[in-house]
Amino acid sequence: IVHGRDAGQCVWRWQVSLRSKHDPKIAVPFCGGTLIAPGWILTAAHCLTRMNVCKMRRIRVVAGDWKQFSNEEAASGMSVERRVRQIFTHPLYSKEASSDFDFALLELDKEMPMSDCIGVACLPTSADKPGMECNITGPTPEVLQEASVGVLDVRSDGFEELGDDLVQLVDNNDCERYYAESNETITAAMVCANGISEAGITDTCQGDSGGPLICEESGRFVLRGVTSWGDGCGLAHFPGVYARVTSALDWIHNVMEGLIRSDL
Ligand code: 4AZ
Repeated sequence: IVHGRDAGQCVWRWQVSLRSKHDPKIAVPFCGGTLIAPGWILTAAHCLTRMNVCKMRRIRVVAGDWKQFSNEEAASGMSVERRVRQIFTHPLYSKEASSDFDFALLELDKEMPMSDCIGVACLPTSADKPGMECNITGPTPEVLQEASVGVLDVRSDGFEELGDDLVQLVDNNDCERYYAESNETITAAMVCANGISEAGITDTCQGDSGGPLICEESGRFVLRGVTSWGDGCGLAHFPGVYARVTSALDWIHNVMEGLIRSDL
């Protein structure tokens, strides 16, 4: 997260981190993810490229974690670790630099226990709209970071950032035009967001991939994006790009209902 702040403990209860080692002192998260059901994580497909069954078995999914590189939360039972049973990659995922349908679902070996610090995010039941106020969270660098951003529709004229740090109007361009500059395509399965805090432009960055773009809507926290890509981080003319959750709802439901075979 660029220009975020330390998140409150046990606020973003659906945020998980993906790690390849157990020891919290050395296990740097390689990606984030979101708990959408007690036994299911939605993350980015690009987090799992070149994965095989042996590598998959080593992935540690940690929920309820706040402070990285510390044993305290695991010792107190606040954070819980699970392994991955199966991986499902979206059938339309493309590995291009600007990944389309950058979604993967992880079935956990055992459900996460719901607690004060571990919970699930809601899936959207309506379309996202430009100007929506959302939050981005990521497990870097030391304490879980958070920031507010506004959702920018690919065909909108602009948007207003309504985060709690600062309100600011952003340029009268849309995401497609921003990225036309660098020859990258913004598809219907992507949603762009950027914002500004007192510290500067808020954005996701490397290590945040797979994590949530979450929007509070009438008291419900709705997962609207999966952190996917962008040109650099925190640049005014390159908003963060997220895999748009509404574009994958049928696939998500079909996978969780056991109607689709896993790739790993
Ligand atoms: C990445 O490399 C990445 N600024 C994630 C998000 C963004 C850029 C890069 C958005 O995982």
